Amino acid sequence: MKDKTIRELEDQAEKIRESIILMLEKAGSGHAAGPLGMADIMTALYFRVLRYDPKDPDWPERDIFFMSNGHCAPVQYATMAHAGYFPKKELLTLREYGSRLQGHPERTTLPGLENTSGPLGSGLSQGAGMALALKLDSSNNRHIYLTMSDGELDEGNIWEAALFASKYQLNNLTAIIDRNNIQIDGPTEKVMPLEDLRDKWESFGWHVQEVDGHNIEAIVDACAMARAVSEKPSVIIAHTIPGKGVHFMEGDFHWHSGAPDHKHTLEALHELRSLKGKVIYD
Ligand SMILES: Cc1ncc(C[n+]2csc(CCOP(=O)(O)OP(=O)(O)O)c2C)c(N)n1
Ligand SMILES: [Mg+2]
Repeated sequence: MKDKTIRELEDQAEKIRESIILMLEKAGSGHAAGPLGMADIMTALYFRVLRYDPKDPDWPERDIFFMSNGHCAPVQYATMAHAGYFPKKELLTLREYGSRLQGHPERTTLPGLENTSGPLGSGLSQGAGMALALKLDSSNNRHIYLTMSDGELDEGNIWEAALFASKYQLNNLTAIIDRNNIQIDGPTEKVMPLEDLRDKWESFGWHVQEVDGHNIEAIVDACAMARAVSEKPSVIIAHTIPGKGVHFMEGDFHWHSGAPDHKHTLEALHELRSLKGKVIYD
């Protein structure tokens, strides 16, 4: 899997976007903009950065991935299915009663899911706690990666966790912020201004990088750089376009949540260079 070229990874991300659209249409509800915008980040993580074995999800040497912004679960499920954790056709059970793919991730239901999330603001505390535990266990080769959304940074406990991770010099922790500039009610800078975000994280003692969140190579490189940092936790501010790849969703906070109807789905799939509305799962 790690042998894929960047071009192949870009194709992989498009396939993940197609899956997200199909899942949401079938479910009839869910979140579109965040997941589509994060497809390149998730592709970089699962197809280049993370060390794991989908056939042995509890492999003791694996890296850990936490999604703190749990409403973006469709992109995590789609990426995991494409990475071989479970059959792609199961993606179409998103949000069904009894499905392993709930609207927000539930750790105990699906092998390979490392955290339960949905209540925003929890994931950095989960990640920092796990990173400290790994250090106490002298598990020095394992790394925690996690994603957070920008609207989520309005939560106070993110900043408590940021202090904690800095105090304990958790250099085995890398947080990636989906900086898409939208949240549920509008543009982040209107709802609750976050800038200067780089300065904020630096002042909390973190190593900070900024990347184009649609440049898979840049994301991979930034993760490698983060892994090499000593004595500080790392944050990567990934600038993304919400709804990326589907023109009528791009940049529109109204697509924070909501599922495409059939007409939207066909239009989106066509744009994502799919099989013109007919996708067959293997
Ligand atoms: C503690 C908590 N408060 C409120 C919510 C409801 N909520 C879900 S997503 C969201 C918007 C957060 O902004 P962001 O994650 O940046 O949205 P996106 O960019 O993914 O559209 C809100 C308020 C929640 N899940 N948890
Ligand atoms: Mg956002």
